[in-house]
Amino acid sequence: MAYSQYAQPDLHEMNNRASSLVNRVPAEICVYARTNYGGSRAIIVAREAVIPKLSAVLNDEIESFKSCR
Ligand SMILES: [Ca+2]
Repeated sequence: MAYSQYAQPDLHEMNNRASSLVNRVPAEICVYARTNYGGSRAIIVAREAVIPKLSAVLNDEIESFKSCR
C-alpha cells in the first residue's frame, strides 16, 4: 500500500540547494535527484534523523522527496 502522506514532488526554489536535512516525521524518507521522484534515489533518511552536512554527492542535488514506503 502506498504511504504518501509525506511527499513533495518538486522543491521548486529549493531544487538543487539543500546542504542539510532534518526529518521530523515518523517515517523513513527517500530523497531524489530529480523532480517527481526521478533520477537517483540518493538516500533514506531515518525517522528523526538530522544530517547537518550532506555528502559532496548529495549536496545541492535533491529535487523531491517522499516516504520510502
Ligand atoms: Ca538535482
